[in-house]
Amino acid sequence: MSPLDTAAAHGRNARPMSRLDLTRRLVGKLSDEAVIGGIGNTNFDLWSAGRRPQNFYMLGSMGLAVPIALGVALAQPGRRVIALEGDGSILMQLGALATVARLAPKNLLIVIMDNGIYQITGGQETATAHGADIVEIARGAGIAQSRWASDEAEFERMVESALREEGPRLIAVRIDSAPGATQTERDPAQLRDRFMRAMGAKPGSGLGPA
Ligand SMILES: Cc1ncc(C[n+]2csc(CCOP(=O)(O)OP(=O)(O)O)c2C)c(N)n1
Repeated sequence: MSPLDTAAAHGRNARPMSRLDLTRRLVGKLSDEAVIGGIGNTNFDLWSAGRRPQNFYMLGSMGLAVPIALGVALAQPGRRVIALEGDGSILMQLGALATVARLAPKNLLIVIMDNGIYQITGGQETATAHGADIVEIARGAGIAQSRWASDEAEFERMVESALREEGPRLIAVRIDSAPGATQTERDPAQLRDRFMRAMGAKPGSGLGPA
């Protein structure tokens, strides 16, 4: 069985979608939800989809979007939190999926953008290009509500129900190999401060530590 046949057998969509288009569709449905963009292209396209102060842009380390989003979701159970991560990055941090399943925050949605490559470092193939299935892995880790979105309309429906109903949930999408549209501004202190203020967690904001 070829890698693509394996993917089809697991319900993974055959037609790759655009990360920027999907990110825009997602951001278009948001109000005060927090979004954590993973390293590189996921946060470059999050940046391109609109500069929300509730967005946190992870710079530098692979695999941290889900752990950061988990922390925010646990700290603010009244707020929906979304992690956007690439396949290479989540493969580096699979233990986070088991921790999410174990702690089971009802307000957490994980979106995995699977292009089958480590795109930003030169397009080397990841294990998902050879049969590793992120949804099967997430289910095995204990996130029962894990599914592939087969097209844009299904992705939108799945995001809408994740924003309304209880999680944790994981949506995986197969995407093409278009690079991120722009680069995130590299000012980590400002990105952090803006996000903390938007979360009401900046000292002096009244909601966070004094
Ligand atoms: C811990 C760690 N290892 C390696 C790197 C180098 N690196 C940065 S981005 C990247 C590839 C990311 O791949 P993926 O998450 O699939 O996103 P894509 O580039 O395909 O959008 C690599 C290897 C890093 N930044 N951090």
